[in-house]
Amino acid sequence: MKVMLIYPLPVMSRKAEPNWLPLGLSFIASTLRQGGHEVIIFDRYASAARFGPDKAKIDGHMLQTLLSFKPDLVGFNAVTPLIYDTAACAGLIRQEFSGPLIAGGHHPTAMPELTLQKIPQLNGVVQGEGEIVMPGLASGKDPLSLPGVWWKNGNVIKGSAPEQIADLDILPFPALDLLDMEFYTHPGKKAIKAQYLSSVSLITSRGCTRRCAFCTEHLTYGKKVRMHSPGYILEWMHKILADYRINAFYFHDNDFLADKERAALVCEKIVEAGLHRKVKFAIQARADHLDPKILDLLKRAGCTLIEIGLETDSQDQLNSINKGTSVDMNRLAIEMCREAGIAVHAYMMQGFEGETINDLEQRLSWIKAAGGTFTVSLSNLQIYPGTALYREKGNSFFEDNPWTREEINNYYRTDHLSAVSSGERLAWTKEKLTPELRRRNRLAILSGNSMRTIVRIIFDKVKKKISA
Ligand code: B12
Ligand code: SF4
Repeated sequence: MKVMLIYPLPVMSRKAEPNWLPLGLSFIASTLRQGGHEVIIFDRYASAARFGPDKAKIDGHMLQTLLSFKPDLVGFNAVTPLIYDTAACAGLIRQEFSGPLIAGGHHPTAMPELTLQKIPQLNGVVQGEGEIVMPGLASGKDPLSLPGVWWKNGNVIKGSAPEQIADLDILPFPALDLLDMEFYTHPGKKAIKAQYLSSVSLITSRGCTRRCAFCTEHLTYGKKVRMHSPGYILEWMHKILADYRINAFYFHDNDFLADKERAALVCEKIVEAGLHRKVKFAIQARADHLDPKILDLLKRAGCTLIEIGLETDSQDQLNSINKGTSVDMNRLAIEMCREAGIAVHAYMMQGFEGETINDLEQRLSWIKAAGGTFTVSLSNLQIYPGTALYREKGNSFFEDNPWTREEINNYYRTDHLSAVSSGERLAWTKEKLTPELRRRNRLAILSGNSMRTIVRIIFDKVKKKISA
């Protein structure tokens, strides 16, 4: 069978910049190919690098691709904040295509029946990991015989609970050749923050034992952590290095250090293979899993950046989202990384319940006091279906409202919990927060790049300003 997979487009005001890869669809594509199917991935984000943020051009190109490839099955990757894009694409594609349309990913996993009701063009949705069921669907098996598949027959929707892949090492490496790798491997500031490296991202574990109130991880990948073995990871890294000219890897596991023994083995194998002389790498980890020994190993293996979900400087706020970490732990994590000579990028949040401008000021002082190479991105605490936060504070938004771009963007731009209005926050951010984050970013660029790269970055910026 011929399968077309579609990756959604976020709201963008500029050309797309290289970022982490859509690995979920690439893994599905490689398992489908293993089953003898022909697959393409239509990446709406990467298309925005080619066409700029012109949605009409990207839609047109998607339809042309559909008409020339003539798929038998079309599958969408669907995340909650972009579900309006999935809905719009399903509407467009249905005008030209009468075969089965399905969606998978975090959003349909959280609300399978509602997704089928709200996006009437869809025939089915898949909960959990797509690699298990897609080869079955593409071979024409009865959808309802496959775990995690929900199917619509007239007004009747039926489905079953998903299963998880017990041994991740059975998966063929993701089909990166179906992506625009020239775009994704272009050196940029996003993939490995402030370090202008040409990189490829990998994910080497799935699932989480924690239950942070805002997170859907356990729904899609389960309540235990499953991991690829060090052998699989090294083989994968070698394959990527043979296929692409890059100088870095990014491991976007929720917590690369969830099993420190495995992490240590991966580092040892990287050094044994001499890869630490050719490439750098970055990881994501929890603050409570860092210690000097593992940091030393990571550093020796070439790790230059650790991204940590510090979330906030307030213990009450950490407790309110059930993070299971403490402010002291966070401080210690930053200190340990500084001593080890590894940069830190902190993911932090705003928009906590009852938050005031004073809280924002305190968070900013906390960020200012943090030493070392410490960059920060601050995002709003978002309320996703399937989470404890949605059950308590979501006000049944997705059940009660249309899934349009306006409604959904408005929902995710509104402060639902804090005492600061969106307008006040915006003004405060512009005046106080942004200058500090920019200053930190500049320092990180200066300390994390060679003089030649710095000159190139400045040259590119000037060129952009002149052409704007
Ligand atoms: C890497 C990453 C990114 C990268 C790459 C995006 C991507 N979709 O791969 C970048 C930086 C671009 C990114 C951006 C965003 N991300 Co992001 N990202 C992640 C991260 C850390 C890993 C994703 C991953 O590779 N997972 C591993 C692969 C194997 O799983 P997967 O992609 O989910 O796919 C599997 C299943 O979901 C399913 N599946 C997925 N698609 C389909 C399609 C079909 C047809 C089928 C059958 C099955 C299926 O099968 C796949 C294989 O098992 C996750 C957290 C996490 N651990 O998942 C957040 C996460 C997916 N991101 C999230 C969000 C919100 C975003 C943004 C909307 C942020 C924003 N506000 O702009 C954008 C959306 C961009 C986009 N076009 O999707 C949320 C989604 C929450 C939700 N409930 O929807 C997550 C879960 C983080 C979180 N906890 O909040 N992200
Ligand atoms: S935020 Fe991270 S630690 Fe918390 S539940 Fe999600 S994946 Fe696990």
